[in-house]
Amino acid sequence: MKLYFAPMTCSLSPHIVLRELGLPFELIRVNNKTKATADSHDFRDINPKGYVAALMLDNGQVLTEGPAIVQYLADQVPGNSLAPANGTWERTRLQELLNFITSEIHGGSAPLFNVDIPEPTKEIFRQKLFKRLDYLNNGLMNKDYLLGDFGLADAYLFTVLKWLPFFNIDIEKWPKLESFMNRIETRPSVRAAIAAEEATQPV
Ligand SMILES: N[C@@H](CCC(=O)N[C@@H](CS)C(=O)NCC(=O)O)C(=O)O
Repeated sequence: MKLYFAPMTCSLSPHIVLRELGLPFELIRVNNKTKATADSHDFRDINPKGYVAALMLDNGQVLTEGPAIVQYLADQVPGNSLAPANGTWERTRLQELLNFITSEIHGGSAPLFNVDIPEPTKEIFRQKLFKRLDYLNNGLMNKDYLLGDFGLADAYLFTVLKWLPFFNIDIEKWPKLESFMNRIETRPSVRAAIAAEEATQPV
């Protein structure tokens, strides 16, 4: 499998999951501005949507959309601890949470990267995001991970909350989220994924 990624973006989530599961993969860097890839393609030929992450399977099929990619990966390793089995109520709960993270946190924070959006408008997005962070912080009151043990949702939430400093949002306002981030940062898979991304050459 090949994971097309760009450093510090949402592709870190499937990257962490690949390492947690011990699956073999090749990491291919994408320049998100020019859409050039480290394996000499125009990334839009691989993912016509033009954004990471994209997972190319050994049969040439390409899977996109973070929540779909991580669930596909987990399903390659039956009995793994990252995702409950397909078709169970617990799996539905995981899907509910992945959807919340992708639409409310990932999608909700994307406008804050946009330099063309004026500050007062960004503040509206920021305030909405704060309500979502309150919800997540409360949910972590009596547990270390979102659904019990470390799993797909934690890798994704960690990835998108890594962006908060870029938006001048101080995570200290949400102490449970802050300790969640510190806890996940120490995982060998997370350290290895971040180090591997940093070690790649710009395209
Ligand atoms: N809906 C997609 C969104 C992916 C996405 O937002 N990718 C960003 C990085 S986090 C990207 O590559 N943006 C570049 C672009 O849109 O040109 C998913 O959940 O995977």
